[in-house]
Amino acid sequence: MNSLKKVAACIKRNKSFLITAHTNLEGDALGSELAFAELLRLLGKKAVIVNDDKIPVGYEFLSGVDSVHRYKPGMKVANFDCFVLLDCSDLKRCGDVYKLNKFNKPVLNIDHHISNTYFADISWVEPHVSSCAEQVYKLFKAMRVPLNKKSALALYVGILTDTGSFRYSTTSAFTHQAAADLLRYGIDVARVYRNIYEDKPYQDMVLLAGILSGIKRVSAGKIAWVEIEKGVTHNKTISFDLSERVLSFLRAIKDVEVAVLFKKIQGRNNEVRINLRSQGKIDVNKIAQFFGGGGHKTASGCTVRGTLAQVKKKVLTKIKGYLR
Ligand SMILES: [Mn+2]
Repeated sequence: MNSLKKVAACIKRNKSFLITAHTNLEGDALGSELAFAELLRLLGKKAVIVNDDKIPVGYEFLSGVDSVHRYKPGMKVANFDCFVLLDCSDLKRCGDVYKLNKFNKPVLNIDHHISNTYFADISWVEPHVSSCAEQVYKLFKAMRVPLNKKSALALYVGILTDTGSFRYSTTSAFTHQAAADLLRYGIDVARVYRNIYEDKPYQDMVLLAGILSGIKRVSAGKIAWVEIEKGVTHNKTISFDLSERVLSFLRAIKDVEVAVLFKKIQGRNNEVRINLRSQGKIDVNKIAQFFGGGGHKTASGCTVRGTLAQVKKKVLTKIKGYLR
């Protein structure tokens, strides 16, 4: 039996599901959760979504976000048969939500990260696929569950955001076919784009401009990097949105092979969050894995201990080694 069939069989034999996704919740994680929960409801199953993070700014328009719970230590959840992790390459990527699986119920994992550790009882991992949402779309088709507006919109948002609006190399003919199919359910693409990528507070845009003014380049312009000091990003959700924007700007600079963002994490001294983006030649998943993180070949992240100056030196030296 292939992995997709195993996932379908697992859904059929269980009645109630606890669903989660990775921390730094974004479009693919949230969209996949909402669509997966809808698939379960359409099959007459029970589904509860719990995340370590709150709903990111700009995604409030998705239907079903009001019923998404945020994890609190000691919180009680209704009993469930199966614990589902979406868009997570390992168990701890869901933050502390895994602690809710006290009774060690079977773990189901649907993911598209090349760094996946196959930690789950049932793993369906497709590293070449654009998004977890594209996998959930395939699941709808494989299980012959008809899509509706709610699930189509959630899947469209997952695919749109994880492909960087259909421009990353994981965007396939199938990705476009799936998107075309999803648009048949009455999705207002202009409104979706405006909700997610525009409509941003003026102050956030000024903050972004300030960060971008600090761009540095090394290795004959093949590496572009920028740092975000602790305190600049007072709001975690906004900071994540800013991270994506900053990285996408860095990637767009001529000659850049690798874009790096160094970010001090609020409340965590001596730790720096690193986000890496590659134009394709350099496998940044390998670089992130060297520092205990992971992700995709062209997009990955890790957290490194040390001061900003120490971490910058270590990480940039490592990247330079790959450029040779
Ligand atoms: Mn994803």
